[in-house]
Amino acid sequence: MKIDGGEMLARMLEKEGVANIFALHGGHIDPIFQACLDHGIRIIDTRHEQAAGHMADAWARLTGQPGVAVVTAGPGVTDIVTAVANAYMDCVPMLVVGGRHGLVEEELMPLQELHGVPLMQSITKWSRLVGDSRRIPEYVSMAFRHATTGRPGPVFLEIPADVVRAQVEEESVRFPEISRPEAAPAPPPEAVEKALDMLSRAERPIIMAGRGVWSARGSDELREFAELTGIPVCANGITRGAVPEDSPLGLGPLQLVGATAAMAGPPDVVLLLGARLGLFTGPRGSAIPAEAKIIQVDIEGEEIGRGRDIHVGIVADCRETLRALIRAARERTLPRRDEWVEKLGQARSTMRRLFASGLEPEKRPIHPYRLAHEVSALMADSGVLAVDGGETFVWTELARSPLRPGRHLGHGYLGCLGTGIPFGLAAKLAYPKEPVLVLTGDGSVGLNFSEFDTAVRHNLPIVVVINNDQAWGMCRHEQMVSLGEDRVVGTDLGPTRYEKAAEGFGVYGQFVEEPSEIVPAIERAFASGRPACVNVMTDPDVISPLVQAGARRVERPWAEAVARQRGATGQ
Ligand SMILES: Cc1ncc(C[n+]2csc(CCOP(=O)(O)OP(=O)(O)O)c2C)c(N)n1
Repeated sequence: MKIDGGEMLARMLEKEGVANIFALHGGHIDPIFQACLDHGIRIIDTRHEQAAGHMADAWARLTGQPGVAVVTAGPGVTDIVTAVANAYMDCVPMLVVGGRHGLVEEELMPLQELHGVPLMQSITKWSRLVGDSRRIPEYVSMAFRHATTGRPGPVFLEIPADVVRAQVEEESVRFPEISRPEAAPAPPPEAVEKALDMLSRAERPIIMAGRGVWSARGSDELREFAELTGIPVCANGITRGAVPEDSPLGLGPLQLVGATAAMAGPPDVVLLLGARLGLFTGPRGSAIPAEAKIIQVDIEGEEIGRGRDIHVGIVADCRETLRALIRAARERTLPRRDEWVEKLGQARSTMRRLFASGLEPEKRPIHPYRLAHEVSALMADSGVLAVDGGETFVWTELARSPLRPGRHLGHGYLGCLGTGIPFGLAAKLAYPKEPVLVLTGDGSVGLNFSEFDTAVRHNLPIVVVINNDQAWGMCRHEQMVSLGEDRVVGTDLGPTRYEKAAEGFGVYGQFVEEPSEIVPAIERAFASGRPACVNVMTDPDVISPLVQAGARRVERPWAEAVARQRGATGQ
């Protein structure tokens, strides 16, 4: 019997356990769509390739299985670039299959001619052109191995139109079995002892847990180790909640380490677990005091000591390392640091109280912290919350206290706006029985707004809540703080009725101006059983603490220079 490249690809996806792909059609990739239909692989067809990419990314973040996106030649490939870069920066395993003009059409100016491999090389772990249809299964197998082993990441396979359509004898094709390592890399025992010695001697230790803990499926071990040793934990994004944040050991997001420590005293030993030194720890880990000793665990050797000296470096899987630390810790009597934990708790409550005025019951216009607070309380122990936007993200980081890991999706190192709706849709697919809420800025929601249509067509009832401050809030506020109110330019948006626009797609719409209406409107949205858009008008002039502090610090020299120049020319 003869089979084509689409059939080969679908068979391999089935073998790898892929139940759904995220895609936008084009003639170049139709054989793949046809074969998916035959094999019962669900195609979630989106309205923009970027959304397909973000959905594949979020599927992988939540389930641990690589997400698969299929896009057509040329603009299909260029449209997905942002989503691939986002996954690359956050080390998310995902396979992107890109269509391509036929090999025989090379340099003849055919429709949608573009070379995807060089385009994707700098934002993928591995990018290849498949030049022979018989080898499609082998390339798919390689792609999954590259995406999932070592430091995970996105991979790209480019399949030309004539390669995917070629008919070959089934017997001439090799379909590889799935080969994976038996176990993830474990840490050397002497390094574990050294780390534990350091933690035992510490008076004010802290664990900073990154996404590496969640992606190694090490959340339970993190909680066990924290409880066993009494060491408090700050965590990043999806790992938050591994140590429930209503317990004294669950401190909140990584970004708050600096502020918390300023109030409670500086940590003297920091265990960095699968958390890179960068955006979320401050550049060069600036949230960690210079005198603190650092133990760093990462699956990727080159991460150890990025921009900063490290005292114990361990290249290993986070879960394996935590298991080894737990075994070793059980052999010792470890000191308790109740006073340190108590001080950290007090610092955290003090920080929360800083924004309490935003929660006054009838304060109008609605304070964005109030919105973030209400949403966070609703989603504390059930469902998935995906957050998108600038200031919206900051307020939610402050307000949220997740009680479970793997249910909190925010932006990562790319700082990529527009992920909210696609991430929410993927979350609903991954956890169909759980409520999914997207909290997004009004600027960000516009980037993938037409995915409300995908939500309706695929019956994915997510609730999208818009923090409508009528601006690209973070940018507008940065201009106001660093340059002055008369220098606001290109950052205003209108009082748009997004819920009405969404209704056009068949979405359930709600409009909210009263603070007391936030929760009832969201509850009605969930009760509708349909995809929903809750448009909440918030105060455009409330500036988040991050912008208050950050804009001044980062942009002050430039802002001062601009002010001087304006003064000199009398403008
Ligand atoms: C795709 C993308 N474009 C632009 C930016 C730059 N940027 C950072 S924050 C921000 C404003 C976001 O506005 P909005 O979504 O309304 O959220 P808010 O800050 O008001 O909460 C922009 C434009 C970005 N990070 N990502």
